[in-house]
Amino acid sequence: MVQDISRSIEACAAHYGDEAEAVKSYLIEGQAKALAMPNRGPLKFDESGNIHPDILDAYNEYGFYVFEGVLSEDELGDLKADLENIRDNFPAHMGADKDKHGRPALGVDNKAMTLQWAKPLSDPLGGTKIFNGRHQVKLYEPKAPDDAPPAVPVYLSGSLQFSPACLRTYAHPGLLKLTEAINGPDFVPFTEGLFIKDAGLGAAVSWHQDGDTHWDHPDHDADIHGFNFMGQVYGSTAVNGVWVIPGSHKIGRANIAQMVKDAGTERLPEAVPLICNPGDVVINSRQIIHGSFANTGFEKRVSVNFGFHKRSSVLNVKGAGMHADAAVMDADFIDKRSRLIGLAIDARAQRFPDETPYNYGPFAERMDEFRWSPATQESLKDYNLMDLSI
Ligand SMILES: O=C(O)CCC(=O)C(=O)O
Ligand SMILES: [Fe+2]
Repeated sequence: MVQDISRSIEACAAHYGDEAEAVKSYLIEGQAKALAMPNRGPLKFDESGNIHPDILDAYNEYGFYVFEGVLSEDELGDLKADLENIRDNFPAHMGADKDKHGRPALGVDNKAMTLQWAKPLSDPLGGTKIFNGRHQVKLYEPKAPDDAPPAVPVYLSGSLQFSPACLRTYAHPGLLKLTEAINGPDFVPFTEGLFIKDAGLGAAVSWHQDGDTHWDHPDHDADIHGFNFMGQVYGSTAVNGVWVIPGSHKIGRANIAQMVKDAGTERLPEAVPLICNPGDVVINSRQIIHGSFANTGFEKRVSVNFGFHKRSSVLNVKGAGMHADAAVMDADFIDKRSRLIGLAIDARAQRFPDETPYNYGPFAERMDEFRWSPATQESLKDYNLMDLSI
């Protein structure tokens, strides 16, 4: 069962003037195509407790997979509560140092990047040089409502420092088992954040591929730039969700500007939306062509993003400088940043004592070092200065 978003499809199409009918068909046909694909269903394991090979095959073929019902009601409840607290503590408006209650706002005295804002329904990255120019085209910017605020939140970096619930989801044993199957048992972190798309206001993220440093690497393959998990707290739809081009994680660096030109439209015909209910988690290759349109619909989306890399992709590599300042990521650097994995496993074990925790190989003999408490949570401030950006 998927959410009925017919009202949002109408509302979205109405923004596009002469192209309204084309937009409507794109949304409806995209949704149908996505739901007919074989790369969705629950996390499945084989008799030995390993990720079912069908899942790995489908992920390898399409570059994404929708895992249904991964987050339990309790876990979702915790996430929602944290997201509400975080939201309540956002700066009262872009640039404010207090929240709407007059308290110091979230992130105001952080050194690392925290909350990013954009004009409602805009495409802030498309066609700019930001992120090494990876968002090649500017998407259509629908007109925002007259009573819209001048700027809306779009992305919160370093989310694990602000949310114990996000930290615990980071250590979901099934998702880490999958991570191990794809990136090897010595996998390493990437970055974590929240993509926020308020109903009727959320900004677009133009078509792009995430990977930056390894396109011409001699050992280039489908997994070399890692992947993101996207946990869906409120669900994800054709109107508010990310769209992807199945299989495009294997074509190398794409000329997206040319693709849009050839298609004669920004609505790339091969793309499909990630359709999710609350509690579903998507795995998305960082090489797949993906993006999201401005959220002109009635449903909000918040994606709890967290990614992982193969150790060999980052060890002694100079970072891309996109998520943190470019540093050479040696073994010591990686070890420090991986502390988040150890703390997340312990935080999760404290909250869900009946679950078998994930056993992270690199820390198998060192788990005593990683004890979560409200005090260790405080110590995570600015941890994302060491994001492993490639
Ligand atoms: O959530 C979105 O709208 C964009 C997500 C994205 O680009 C990513 O996770 O890399
Ligand atoms: Fe992306």
